[in-house]
Amino acid sequence: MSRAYEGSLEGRRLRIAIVVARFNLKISTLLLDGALDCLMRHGIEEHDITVAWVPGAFEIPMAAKRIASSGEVDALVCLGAVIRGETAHFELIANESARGVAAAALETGVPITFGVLTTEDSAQASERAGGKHGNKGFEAAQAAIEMANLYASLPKPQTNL
Ligand code: INI
Repeated sequence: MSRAYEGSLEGRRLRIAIVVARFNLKISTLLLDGALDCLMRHGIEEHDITVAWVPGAFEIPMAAKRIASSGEVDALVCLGAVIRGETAHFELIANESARGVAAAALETGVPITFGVLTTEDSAQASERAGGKHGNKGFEAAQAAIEMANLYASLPKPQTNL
């Protein structure tokens, strides 16, 4: 008989941190609203939610790694918007943000989800922050709940690894 693991969407007693970039504030705020809505709907208490603001998407991995290393959260959600039309170094910021978030998750052993939009223009970003393409903040928060529960059920890592 094979063994299967799948994280549930039960949020009660989970401690979740959100790292959100202030750059493109209107979009970030909509993503944050979506993420908070998701956490509350899944039963997470307000006092179990931490929100940390950073200047831009480039700084997200730094704060995420710091918080993940504290041992005080079960998962993190990263939110922001990198918009190509408004930045010459779009690729750089977008790539470093994604790479850094993945590295922080792998190095700390704490799941971290990526709700940072990377779009051609602000219209596309709005469509993904509560518009016709949904709210990617909500989706990233839901993925964080699932991953936190999955990690709780998976076999524990050996300490000498
Ligand atoms: N930060 C973003 O989050 N989104 C952007 O679109 C963006 N643009 O356009 O440059 C951006 N830049 C700031 C960057 O993330 C850093 O905060 C800044 O370079 C200071 O380190």
